[in-house]
Amino acid sequence: MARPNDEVAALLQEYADLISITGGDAFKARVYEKAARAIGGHHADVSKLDVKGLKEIPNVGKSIAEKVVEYFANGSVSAVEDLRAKIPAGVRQLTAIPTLGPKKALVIYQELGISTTEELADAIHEERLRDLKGFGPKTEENILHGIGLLQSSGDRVLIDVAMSLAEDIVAEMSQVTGCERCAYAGSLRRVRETIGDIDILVAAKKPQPLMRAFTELPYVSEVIAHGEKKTSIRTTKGLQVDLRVVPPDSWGAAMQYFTGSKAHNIRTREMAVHKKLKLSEYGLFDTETGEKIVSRTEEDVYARLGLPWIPPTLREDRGEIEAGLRGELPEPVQEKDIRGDLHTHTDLTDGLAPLEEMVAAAAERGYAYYAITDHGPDMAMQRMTDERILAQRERVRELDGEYGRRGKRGGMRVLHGAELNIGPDGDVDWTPEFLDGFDLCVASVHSHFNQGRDALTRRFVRACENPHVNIIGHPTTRLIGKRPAVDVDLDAVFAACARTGTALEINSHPDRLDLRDEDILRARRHGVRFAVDSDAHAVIHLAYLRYGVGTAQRGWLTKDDVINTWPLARLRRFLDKTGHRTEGA
Ligand code: DGT
Ligand code: CA
Ligand code: CA
Ligand code: ZN
Repeated sequence: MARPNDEVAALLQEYADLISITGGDAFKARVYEKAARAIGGHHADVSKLDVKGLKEIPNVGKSIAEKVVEYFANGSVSAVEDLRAKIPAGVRQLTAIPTLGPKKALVIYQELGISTTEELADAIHEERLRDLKGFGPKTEENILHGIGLLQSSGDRVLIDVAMSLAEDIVAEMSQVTGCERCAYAGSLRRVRETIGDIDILVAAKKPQPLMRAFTELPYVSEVIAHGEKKTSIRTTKGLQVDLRVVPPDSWGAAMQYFTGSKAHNIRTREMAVHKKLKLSEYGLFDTETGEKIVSRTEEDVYARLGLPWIPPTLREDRGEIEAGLRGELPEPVQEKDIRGDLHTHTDLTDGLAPLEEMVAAAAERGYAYYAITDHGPDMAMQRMTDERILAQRERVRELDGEYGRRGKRGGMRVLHGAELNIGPDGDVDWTPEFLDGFDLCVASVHSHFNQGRDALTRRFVRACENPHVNIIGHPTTRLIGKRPAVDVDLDAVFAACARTGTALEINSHPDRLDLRDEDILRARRHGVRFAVDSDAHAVIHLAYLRYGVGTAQRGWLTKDDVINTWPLARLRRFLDKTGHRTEGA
């Protein structure tokens, strides 16, 4: 289920867009954008708050609070509806193109009468946009690129959206009488970065009551197919969910079959055929006699094929079958192996929560260490100064003293770091002397994405060679479905990381998942180390870590590859790139 907070955040963001499109007050649009972000990141359920409670959220004033209350009371907000009515649906469809802002979308609509992505692509190829003011070949190229991104993401959704819905459905179905087991399978179980549809599996003797309960879930907008073995629905948000009910005895075979991937299943079926067996969702059968051999657990099925159980995140036919046959499957890093988060923000820069709240939430997660890494001064809009960061450091040291002594496993150490900005030529914020004062530094690219391959590669390599840069944050800067990865010679960057003792981040934010699985596989061959971080800008974002861990597994990483699974003493040695610093506590 989408969180009420996310629903409201989307609505307020739409309102901000509508204000911009209609030529409204830019300041007002920004106010709504900020409120959207604040509510999206707020920890408490906003549908349960009144105007007074809502106003306590930073960046939420009276008029916004009233709109939120109105939304939960009526299911809509009249101010938003008024603006929606003013705007042709076509313009809103155009603004779904990632690289096309509302202003340009409106010009295209008004001047050329274009209201669909297809018409727009045609117009660009016919060079009809050239006549418009403010449109040149570069704009055309950007728009075409955006259309490509939009089409390639298709109807797939980000993993956190699918995950919260799937976990809700599994919880609901598990309550239905007769449900012996329930789990999600498919791409979600494999932790792919985007999900086409959700596949839910139930083990039960009688399917009907489960199928009925499924079609009666509150967020069902359409029943696409309703049968004995499989029922498919579409949710009010447009996502398809398939439910399959299998006999309890077939659970393992069904999980194996419906987890996929298709490529992995083709391999396992071939292996079955070689052994004169037939593999289906009901079990592994003797081809000649039709006798069932195994079906109860996935382990049984794999074992009969001569394989160890293969973790779902590896089932992509990327060598896992061969490795399994050789007995060389990696033992993938687990969420419980993570000892701390090394990239997080507070409200000193663009985070939403104060330092104390972030640290308390980190301790709650049972971390042994936790790093605060707010932005440096080079990103001017973050308004960072030496005084502000040093004041934060003092507070971090106090918290380290408090938390270091208490809690489970000997308490949590609080580290003071920063997220530096890798400038166009590879420089970062502050002087080397000033950087000496941090426990660690993440460094990331936040602008100048289109410098060209050679310049970008030199820029990254230069950042790696900086003795103060420990982790390259969200290395390719992609935003899934919104912004492509930068064009950089990744192998050169990976080699530089390995040579200089710089870790690559696996940023766990569902919009990023950066590095992605295939790049991790490549980086690993260079001998690079990794940090799986949340990049949390709010308390609730700390939990995104699970998606980063899933992505790390898809890149075949083990515990040893990931620096934030290490004990603090080993981590500190890694962070001291030149070996100059004295042993920390
Ligand atoms: P998605 O939904 O596009 O994110 O990706 P998946 O992997 O969840 O694909 P989906 O939903 O079409 O099917 C789920 C799994 O079920 C898939 O990974 C393999 C299995 N499966 C489904 N249909 C077939 C089929 O016709 N043949 C085989 N061998 N496997 C199938
Ligand atoms: Ca699926
Ligand atoms: Ca499916
Ligand atoms: Zn960050």
